[in-house]
Amino acid sequence: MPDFKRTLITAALPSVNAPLHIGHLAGCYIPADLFARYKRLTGEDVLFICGSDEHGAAITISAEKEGVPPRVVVDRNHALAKSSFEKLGMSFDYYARTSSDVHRETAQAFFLDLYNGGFLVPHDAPQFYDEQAQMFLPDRYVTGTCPVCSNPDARGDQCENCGTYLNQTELINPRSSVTGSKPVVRATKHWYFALSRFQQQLETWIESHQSGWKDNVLQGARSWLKAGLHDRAITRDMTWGIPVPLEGAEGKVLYVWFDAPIGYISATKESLDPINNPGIRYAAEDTADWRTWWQDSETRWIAFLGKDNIVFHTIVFPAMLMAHNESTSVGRAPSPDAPRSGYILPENVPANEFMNLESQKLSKSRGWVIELHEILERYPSDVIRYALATMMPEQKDSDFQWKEFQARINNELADIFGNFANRVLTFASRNFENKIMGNRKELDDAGNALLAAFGVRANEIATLYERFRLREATSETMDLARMANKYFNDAEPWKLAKENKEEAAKVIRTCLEALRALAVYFAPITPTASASIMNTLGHGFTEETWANAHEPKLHGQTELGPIGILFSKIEDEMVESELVRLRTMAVEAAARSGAARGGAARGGAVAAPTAVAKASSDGKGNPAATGSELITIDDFKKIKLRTATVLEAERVPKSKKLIKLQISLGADEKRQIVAGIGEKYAPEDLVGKTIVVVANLQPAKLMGNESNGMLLAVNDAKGVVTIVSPEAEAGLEVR
Ligand code: B3M
Ligand code: ZN
Repeated sequence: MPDFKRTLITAALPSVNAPLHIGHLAGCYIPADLFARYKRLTGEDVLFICGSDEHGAAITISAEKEGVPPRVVVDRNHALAKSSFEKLGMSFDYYARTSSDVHRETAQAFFLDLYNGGFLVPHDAPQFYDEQAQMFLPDRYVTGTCPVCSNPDARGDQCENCGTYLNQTELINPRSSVTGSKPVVRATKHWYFALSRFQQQLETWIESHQSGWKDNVLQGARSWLKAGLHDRAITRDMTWGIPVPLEGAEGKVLYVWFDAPIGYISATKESLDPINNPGIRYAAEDTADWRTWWQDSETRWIAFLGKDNIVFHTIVFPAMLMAHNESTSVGRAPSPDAPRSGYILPENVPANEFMNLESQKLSKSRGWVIELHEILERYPSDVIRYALATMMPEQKDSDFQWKEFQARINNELADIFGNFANRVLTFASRNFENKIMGNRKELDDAGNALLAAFGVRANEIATLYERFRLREATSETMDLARMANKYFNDAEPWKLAKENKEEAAKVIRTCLEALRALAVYFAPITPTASASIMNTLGHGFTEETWANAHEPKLHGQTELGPIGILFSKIEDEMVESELVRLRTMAVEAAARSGAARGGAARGGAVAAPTAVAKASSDGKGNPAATGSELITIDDFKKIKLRTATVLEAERVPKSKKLIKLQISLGADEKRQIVAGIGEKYAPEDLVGKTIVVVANLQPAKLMGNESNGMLLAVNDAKGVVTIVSPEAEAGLEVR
């Protein structure tokens, strides 16, 4: 293993065609930040880079859907991503964007170096052309039947169903997503990267890393190598993107997956420019030069990303870097960025798998998603970080459950870590004039044993970080807090204080030193709480490293600052309202896509947010039919809508939203339903009203109350609910 002096950490540049969601966090960004913060605590020089990926068809398709220029979409979503990451506590040294001039210049220079090196070869290639729109169709503008699994909605670049990467002309029954017409095949000139020439070098490089890389990453890379590498078109017929810097290439731009990874390099340049990034600091003078990070073998590069980006980071971009090294190290007129010792390749690519949501695949189009900027409005960043760190899909896909989110926060963060801080500081405040007492060199034996054990366990946790087993690192860190609580309980300082104040002082001094150490160990996970603890202790991080955190450092007689509640617990009602919100969004998304297709859900009338998910096609809580499926009239007829009269109404205890209704469906048929309309309606307003219910819905339980049906209501843009209340008697069929 070469002796590294510094660590470059990159996190995949999020495509800003839409807001970030928790899947991105658990797949890529939380692990990257845990590792970066840990690595800084080891004293190593770290540069942590990310930025918005602003090119590609995903952006232009979003812009066309909104009827705005791509620039509007990227400006809005870049700002949202940047601010959301900041609120989440992502500790990037710089967050760039690929529409910057520095990136354009860097990407075009890189392209020309490869072109001059003979690694970019022009070919006329067959491509779908939409005669109505008079444009060549980029891959994401074509859908059709997958030749491998017959998925009718495969995209031109990849089939989401079976994962096969496709050449668009392989699609069966292709359709243009611009006009819906059947495209014709025409020849168009593109520049192909000679990827196939790197088959051998990549095989050697990948196999040289098999010991340290995760199996899922090795499998992804090996599957491509086994299939045999083919040269790839790295230009596109589009206007949004980085223009191809060659004569005769008007109207063509660099393929987004060619320019985006070069974004790591341009972002590094921008991050080290003190004018561009005034806050930048670097340990050694030479690290002010971007080449120290990218072209020096003493730099270790760790690339964090999600599963679907593995191939681009283990095959395509490394080959591009190899080609650049060859192009500029054999005497050709090198570009100003000519490498000194050649571009380095990733030392590790610890990609995570996918995270599902309440046992369903995350889907923006189906409204089955939790967006980062929204969850940040409801929960502190530390709480989101910790919960996701315990649920990350490190070895296999994982599942985000709101109930587990609540359990992790209440039973671990609050009851173990938060509780230890609170009881120790409260005890010090009540029994030792709120001061740090005693001499750190005179702790009791058990106290010294506790801190020594911290040192041993911290070493083990360091190994887990270095192996990117960050879920385990997180749970092992929480174990340290359990050990501290046990020490406090066993020492019984509340008894000791009555018998031997001096011994009690030693115990509390140990606890305060343990609290300080926990603030260091938890800093990668809950940076806000850790900083707050250090502030209360009148201490900071300057003397602290991962390796010495267990050593006592506090100064006696320091006045302790206020601590407050480090982590507030999450109530059942909050979890319930999250589930209701999710199901409501899913029904609204289905209604929107149904309305967009002129489908049954006209006028945006959606079920009131109660057991709305039960209205779905399979009644098992899966969201309603996805936007891509039309329903038949027979499907719709399965839903029995009936008028009913409200006989009684009362609020569900501990819930602002839920109201329990006793209703009559006529002919003496009575039943109970629960409706989430309590923020708009008082129970007494509802008695006697005629409502419309879905009468053949599977029963649901909401906060322990049986709900036998679902009330229909309209959700306006502000989320205000208005019940559907026709002038009619109870028991009539609604069709
Ligand atoms: N933008 C991730 C994606 O949106 C892609 C990562 C680029 S990292 C160079 O699929
Ligand atoms: Zn397929």
